[in-house]
Amino acid sequence: MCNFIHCMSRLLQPNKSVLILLNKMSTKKYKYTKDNVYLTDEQRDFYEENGYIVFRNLVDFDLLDECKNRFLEYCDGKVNTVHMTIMRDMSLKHTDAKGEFLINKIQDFNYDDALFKYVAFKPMVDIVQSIIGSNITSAHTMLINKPPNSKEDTSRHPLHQDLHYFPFRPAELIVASWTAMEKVDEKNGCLFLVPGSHKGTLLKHEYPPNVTNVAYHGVLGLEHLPTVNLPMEKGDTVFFHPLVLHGSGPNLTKGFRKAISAHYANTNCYFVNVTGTLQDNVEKEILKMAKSKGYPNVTFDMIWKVKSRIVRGEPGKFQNFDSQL
Ligand SMILES: O=C(O)CCC(=O)C(=O)O
Repeated sequence: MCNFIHCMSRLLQPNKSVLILLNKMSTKKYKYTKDNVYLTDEQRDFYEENGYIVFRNLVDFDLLDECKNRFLEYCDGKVNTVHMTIMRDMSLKHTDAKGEFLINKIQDFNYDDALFKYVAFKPMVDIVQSIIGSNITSAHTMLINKPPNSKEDTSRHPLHQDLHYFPFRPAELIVASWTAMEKVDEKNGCLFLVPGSHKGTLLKHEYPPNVTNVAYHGVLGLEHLPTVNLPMEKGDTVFFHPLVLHGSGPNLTKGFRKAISAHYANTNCYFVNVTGTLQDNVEKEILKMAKSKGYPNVTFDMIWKVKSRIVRGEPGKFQNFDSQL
């Protein structure tokens, strides 16, 4: 009898590796990433803790060069830009700067076949899937150019959280990719961010003094927070949570600084009414822009739905055009 009990208790006792696994399963609670094959535990832990993660040499140079050439075609007026948002550096607007020397951002290129190749680039979407899940829509796209000769205050991008611009939730089912199209460092305006700030809440954004670029809102009074600069080589890519406080420095060189970026959301993100909230100012500004382009009756959620494009998986609440907020 005694022997029988001893044998049974030995049999029921998990071995060491099972114990480690059980321990891991019970103590590790992931909030900001998904169980997935594309991120190691170390990479997940880093993202969970800091709200961002950098992958070196992720995006092919040929693809980035194709995107750059397409951008130059937009700058040179060779492509119809009616469905795109083209932004100009405000400090250069009244100079003789033209094209690539003036345009500091193009947005909303989900339906441009050349630029969409970046958004759909498989190694990048695999990482996105590990963060927000397998049903993925591209909600926002930007190619950001910092031309030379811009005023310092205009060339920098103030500290902000991307969620400020988005009327959809939850935040942990949204992630940005941002890829350097050439070497970026402190001299030409690399990204900087506040690690761990994704654990906070959405803050009030407004135009900082001396900022004139359209919709370059920032959070004021946080200059004391410790930031990390992210110098990168061409092809390096950072993924970051939409509550991460970030910005970029001015381009102080005689060259350009280009980066390309997409915001991905799980297709089951849902829309929220931001009227009367901290996001009221950005909603008003975007609706005013839409009105000036001839869309006086469009709603904020409708703008986001129309410009989005599914990248992987099934459609969800994001694609529900019947909802009235
Ligand atoms: O590329 C940059 O300089 C920063 C862009 C950025 O953070 C944004 O447009 O939201």
